[in-house]
Amino acid sequence: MDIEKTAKKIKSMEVRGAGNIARTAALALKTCAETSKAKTSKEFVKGLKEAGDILISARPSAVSLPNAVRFILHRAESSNLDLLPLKELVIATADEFIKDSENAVKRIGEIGSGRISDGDTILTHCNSQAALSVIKTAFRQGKDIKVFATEARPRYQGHITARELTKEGIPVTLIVDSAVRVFIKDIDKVIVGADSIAVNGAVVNKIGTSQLALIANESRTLFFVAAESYKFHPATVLGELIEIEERDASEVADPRDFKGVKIRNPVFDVTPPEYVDLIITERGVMPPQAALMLIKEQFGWIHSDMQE
Ligand code: RUB
Repeated sequence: MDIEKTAKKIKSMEVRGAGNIARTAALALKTCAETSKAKTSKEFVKGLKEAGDILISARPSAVSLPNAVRFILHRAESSNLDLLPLKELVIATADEFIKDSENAVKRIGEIGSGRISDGDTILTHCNSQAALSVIKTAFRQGKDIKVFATEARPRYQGHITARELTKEGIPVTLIVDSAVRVFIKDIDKVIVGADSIAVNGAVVNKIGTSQLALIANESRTLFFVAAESYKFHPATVLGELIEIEERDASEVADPRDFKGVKIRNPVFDVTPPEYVDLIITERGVMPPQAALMLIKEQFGWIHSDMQE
């Protein structure tokens, strides 16, 4: 898998969704290790770092991407192995990340489904494998549930969600993003995914998520976030802000049809922790206020790297 090609696919959103981006980056680094022509360990790590930088620069808001790259690079850099065993270590570490990530999504489904009751109507936004894992697992357990899916303008990832859930046999109603307040009275729980979670428990997810959280809060509807622990953003402990990606205006409307009009297209937003009832991770369910604890446990090992 060519690094530049993979980065391009992530940038163009051919590969999308924070978990999927992370697994794809890990796979690209694995291929990079397998095909490396480096003659020394030092040269090999240098090449791997350059590849990692290219992948990380593809999309800025999903911390799963740099977390996946750093997980692999940290192992390589902190070992004193000769070239061949070092290559094997990188390949095994990439495989480990991918397997753990897939298991995490499954486990989130198992843990999160405990929070879904028979008869619930659930609202979800965009297309999150972690959030859908909760919904699908609850349904497979025999719970009678219905789902409202927002379309998620401008890229309509809600269409993917609607099709994915319908395929499972789950009754789905597709609505425009701005219809949430009309339907909130019919909703028992909101479940969304996350691209990044900051140390204060603030959640970065698809644009519109924070509006949804406000509406849920106003109507006292539970608001859950389903996220693997590598969606937590370690650098926010050091005060770093999470960059919100702004994509091309043409995704919103054809600028040629709107001469003189400025079109803006931020694709993620920040939901304050006060609006989040629970974060469902593969390690268990936690309030957003416990984010620091999870970051300390999960990322103790890269703290020194971040200080550099
Ligand atoms: C996708 C999005 C998803 C999160 C979590 O945005 O916001 O809710 O990435 O997804 P985009 P997952 O389509 O712009 O990548 O749970 O699958 O990691």
